[in-house]
Amino acid sequence: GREPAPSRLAVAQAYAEHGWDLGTTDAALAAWVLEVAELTQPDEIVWCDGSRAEADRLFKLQVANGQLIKLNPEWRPGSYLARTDPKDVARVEARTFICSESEEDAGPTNNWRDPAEMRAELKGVFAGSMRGRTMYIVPFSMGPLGGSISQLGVEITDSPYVVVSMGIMTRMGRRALDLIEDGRTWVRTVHSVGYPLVDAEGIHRPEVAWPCNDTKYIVQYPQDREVWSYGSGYGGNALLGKKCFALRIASQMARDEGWLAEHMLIIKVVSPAGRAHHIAAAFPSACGKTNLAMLRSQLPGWRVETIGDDIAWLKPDASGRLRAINPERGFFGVAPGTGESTNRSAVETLWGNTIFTNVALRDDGDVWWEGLTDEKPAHLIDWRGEEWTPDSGRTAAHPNSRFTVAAEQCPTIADDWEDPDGVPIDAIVFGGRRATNVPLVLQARDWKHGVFLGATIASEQTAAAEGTVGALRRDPFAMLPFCGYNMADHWGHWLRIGEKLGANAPAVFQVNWFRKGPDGSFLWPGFAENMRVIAWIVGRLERTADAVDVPIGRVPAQASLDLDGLELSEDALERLFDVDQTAWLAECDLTEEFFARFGGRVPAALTAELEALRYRLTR
Ligand code: GTP
Ligand code: SPV
Ligand code: MN
Repeated sequence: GREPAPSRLAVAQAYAEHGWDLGTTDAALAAWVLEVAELTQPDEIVWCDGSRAEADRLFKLQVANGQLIKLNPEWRPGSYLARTDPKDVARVEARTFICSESEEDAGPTNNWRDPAEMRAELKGVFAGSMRGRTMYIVPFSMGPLGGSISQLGVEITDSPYVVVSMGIMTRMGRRALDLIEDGRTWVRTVHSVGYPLVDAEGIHRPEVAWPCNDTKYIVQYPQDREVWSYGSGYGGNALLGKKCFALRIASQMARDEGWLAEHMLIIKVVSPAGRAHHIAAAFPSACGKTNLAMLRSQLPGWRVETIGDDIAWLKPDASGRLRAINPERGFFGVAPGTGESTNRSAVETLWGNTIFTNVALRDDGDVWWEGLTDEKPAHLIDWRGEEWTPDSGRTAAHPNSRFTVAAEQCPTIADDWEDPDGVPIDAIVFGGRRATNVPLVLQARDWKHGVFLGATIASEQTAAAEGTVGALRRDPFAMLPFCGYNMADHWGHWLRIGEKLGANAPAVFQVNWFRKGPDGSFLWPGFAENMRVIAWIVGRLERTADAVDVPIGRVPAQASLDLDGLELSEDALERLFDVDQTAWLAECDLTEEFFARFGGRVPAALTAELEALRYRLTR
């Protein structure tokens, strides 16, 4: 529990004594900001209103400080390039902590720390961390303002880059603060880059292009609904509405309140018959969510519209259907591999008003990254700020370089993407990056089997987090780095939601765009051609596509997957759907080992699914 709040008068007096601006009528918010300010000791406090003028001022300030490069407005109006410190380029999972009361509640897949001990440790870490800096108070809404599935938060940060990014990624500013002042609940989040400009002795040091600290902490207190982040300015480490709140904290809130917070894209698919279906899909970081969310169909009659590309909040409604919102307002997407031929929608979205981070700078003041164009520019400044030519022997953009842009700029955004009550979800898809074993697509036999598929997803690691790229790891529900409580309890929660939904439960599928042939190349062309797989999934919902049972699920019956006009050899097709009995029995053994890590906490229904799978494989 928190200490009793000081009186309003005492708080107002303290602001006045420090010469700080008291920017809210909400007593709890004012007292909390004061507490954080007295700890971190900023020069001034700025309450963000989310206005255009405020963003313009902060962009100008960062350009003047050398923290952002303004791109040539002729090519990229209203857009900027940020280059991070080379040691601050991705989420830091080893420094991400879940501080629940008991270690069991965090589970074996999270780094647990005792909340009281961590609070004491962070007091020391944050003490004076904003000296010489401005502290920004950023009120925001995850989801449409006032929506039935939405939630409010406040991020305190000393990074203007974070403020302008939160302005794109969330509904940020005065209107969110109004809702807080109306008395709605909100989540507390605190962020410092950990680079004070004045030390304890009063000695000044110069500003740098990307302030950060070698010591990093990404700390969640799920019970207190609170986040503290230190030492990084990067994406999921610093934009605290995103992974820290909308997944780690929200997953805990969702478990307590009977809904789901998931690492999922949301799309609306319109079939040739004109019927709309909504699909939510969970793939691990850098495994194709943004690309699928913006898919441009080339299959006659089919259309995909974008609702969200990274996070979904799903809640059973009064009629017993599962409805979902995208809690974000923008995209923080992977740049490399995004080009006209792979993701035209994204390229068009990025016409202007975009913050690029760690991509390359062209001589004409525009940006470039690997995959934007087939031909490489003859000369660039790379993401580290160094001269680059095609024979430099290194990539010009960092593999985890990203764009930050408002969703409303996306040409394929759905009309109802901001529906405060969300869209009804008809199908749930799990995926990963698997060179072997996992077929292009399969349908789960039922909800329980679907939960088993989600729980046992493995994927080859990407550059989105620190670690060995390519190493195969379990990433259940694509939530390994994002579940704020015991992962096995998360599976139990999904099983309970399924029981509640009953016959209204969405159908569940698994996909894999990344299976490779013996020569090491992808067997499936992917990107726009993934429409064929989505069409089969919708065909299953509309009962127009046939499936056949294989031991691991239901795969498309002969000719039910539309391959018309696709150059795909018989051999490749066979390999895409091959179910190797020996390999799958070995997967079962690995799943058993994985489940064993959770002690007795794995739901019995899932161990039963594992045994049923073994039986079907050996029968
Ligand atoms: P996060 O933002 O980290 O959560 O990533 P994401 O899941 O949104 O992944 P994204 O769509 O940005 O894709 C990541 C990388 O995978 C990019 O380099 C894409 O070009 C590549 N990719 C996406 N879809 C496909 C596909 O169907 N086939 C292949 N081969 N690559 C793909
Ligand atoms: C991911 O890693 O899943 C991302 C990028 O979407 S970040 O916001 O850094 O988490
Ligand atoms: Mn993501």
